Amino acid sequence: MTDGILRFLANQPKAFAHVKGSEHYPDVQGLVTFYDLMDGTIVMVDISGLPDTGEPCGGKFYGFHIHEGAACTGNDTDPFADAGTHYNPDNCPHPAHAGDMPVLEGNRGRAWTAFYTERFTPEQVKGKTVIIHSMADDYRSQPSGDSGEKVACGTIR
Ligand SMILES: [Cu+2]
Repeated sequence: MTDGILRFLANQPKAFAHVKGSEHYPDVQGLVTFYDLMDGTIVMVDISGLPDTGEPCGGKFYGFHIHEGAACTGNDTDPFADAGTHYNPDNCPHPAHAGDMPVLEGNRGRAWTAFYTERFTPEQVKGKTVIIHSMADDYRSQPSGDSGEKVACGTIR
């Protein structure tokens, strides 16, 4: 099973996003790739430079969503304001938005993960944005899981 998935992931992804940190988080960068599988998507994430206090009990989880906006631009208070709100075509409450994804776990600033979801296909999220937040998503608070400021953003192409 794992062997098959790894071979599958060696194929070209159907969509991808180069993620870059805001002015406050210039070290954050990485790649999110989207592979279509059955009726959904394998999302693979490789991000480095995430904020990490280095303290043994410090927060090391980062909210991770697809937002409906197309651009990683914004203003002084929110550098990625134009990414808009969570991708939510079915008008569901959080965390049932199609764009709600598992939190990223940092390892001295690096997060690598891959998961399967049927909330969207790669085609459906092209032209939208991937956002990484400064805190864990609590999967309860409305409208966005109280996951803090937007640390990094990438447009899905
Ligand atoms: Cu978000």
